[in-house]
Amino acid sequence: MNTVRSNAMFAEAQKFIPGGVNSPVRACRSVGCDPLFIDKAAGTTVYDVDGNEYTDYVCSWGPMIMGHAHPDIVSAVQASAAKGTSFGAPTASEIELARMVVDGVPSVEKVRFVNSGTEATMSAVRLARGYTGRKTVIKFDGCYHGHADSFLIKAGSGVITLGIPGSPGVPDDIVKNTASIPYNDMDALEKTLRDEGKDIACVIVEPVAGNMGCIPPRPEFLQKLRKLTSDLGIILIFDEVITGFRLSYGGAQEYFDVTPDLTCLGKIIGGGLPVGAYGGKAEIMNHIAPDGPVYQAGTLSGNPLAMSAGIAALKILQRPDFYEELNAKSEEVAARLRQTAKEVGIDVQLNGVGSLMTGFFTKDPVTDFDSAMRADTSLYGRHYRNMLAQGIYLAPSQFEVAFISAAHSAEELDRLVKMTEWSFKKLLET
Ligand code: KE4
Repeated sequence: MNTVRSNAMFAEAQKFIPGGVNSPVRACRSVGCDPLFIDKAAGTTVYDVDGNEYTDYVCSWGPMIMGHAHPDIVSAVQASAAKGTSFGAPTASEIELARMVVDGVPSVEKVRFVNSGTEATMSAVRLARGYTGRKTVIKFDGCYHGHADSFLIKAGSGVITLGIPGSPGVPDDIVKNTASIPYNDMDALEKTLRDEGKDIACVIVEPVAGNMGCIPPRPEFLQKLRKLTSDLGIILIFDEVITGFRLSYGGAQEYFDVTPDLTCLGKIIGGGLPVGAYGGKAEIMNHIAPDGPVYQAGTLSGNPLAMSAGIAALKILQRPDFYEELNAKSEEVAARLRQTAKEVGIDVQLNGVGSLMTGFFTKDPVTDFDSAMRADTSLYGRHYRNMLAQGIYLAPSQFEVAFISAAHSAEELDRLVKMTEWSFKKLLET
């Protein structure tokens, strides 16, 4: 595969940008190769600057649930841009997208738009602390909520991938107010919340973990979390930056029928443009400035281009049977991949929920951070490189998820299974 131009651009990029990338996982360090520079994308296909093409299962880490360069989104952004790109004043498009989020997400009565998932979760935690007057935040090992200081302890995603246990620059007196407990551990959950309940402002959770690879909640885990936090007056925050408008139009909270107090969104609701959001009960959201005392602001929050892309994206997702079809074909391909691993005789645990999935190279079930950490990341790296050579673009980390989109055809999914079998057999040869 010719990657001459990508290699040259990567060398040039490193002169000006740390690691040559604007987000660490894109450097592909955990899969033993240099990043490809992408020139364009359409539908399920991304094209690198050397003209190679790949079927994409990263989908920009989630936003491209409808496929790349969807004509409705492209034309909405073009039309919006022609009217100006930012005003720093309210626009009709913010009302329209806010109404769509309120109508679509069960927990959301009011919503505030920001520019990233990190801003959404950071703001939601500040709101929970301001609303309750309490300081302690509970998160779960391996869950990642963006790079705000409060969250960078035993985080998932890039921190695990880069092996950074927390991060320099995060003062001890910040993280001392954040406790992290094992995901899916009902006993640890009950003990922590009952022991510390009076000091706990909120629990923030990925309702399906996506940043230590895909790890579904155990049956009743979310329901138990909801009951305990309600009983103890603790704000429950669902970080649905990945699962929001992914598992169903109402996200994981609709999919599992568990309603949090606050919800954080991102990725899909921007249609590929920078949008994050946090929302929930009006009683809580009314504590946000300028209505209330909890401060949060942003120059480009509610940007009209981003709003127009988000509106166009959610309209696509409102198509009847969109999720039934997407989830059915995704669950079917996950089952075929699971069967492939079994038939080839390779130790791979294929976790999947709806159109999210991860193949962990380990022999034991993966249900939490510790079991995920037992995966063989070097084997994953070899698999990643095998598949890339066959024109299949997977997440460059064992601890990320693969995303299936509405644009992936039956033929492409058949080829995914076929090439996965080929790669698994190749891995066993050496
Ligand atoms: P952003 O600030 O990256 O928009 O969102 C942070 C975030 C918050 N919550 C969850 C559940 C998330 O998954 C994320 C970001 N996801 C990672 C990939 N797993 C983004 C990719 C990257 O960091 O480059």
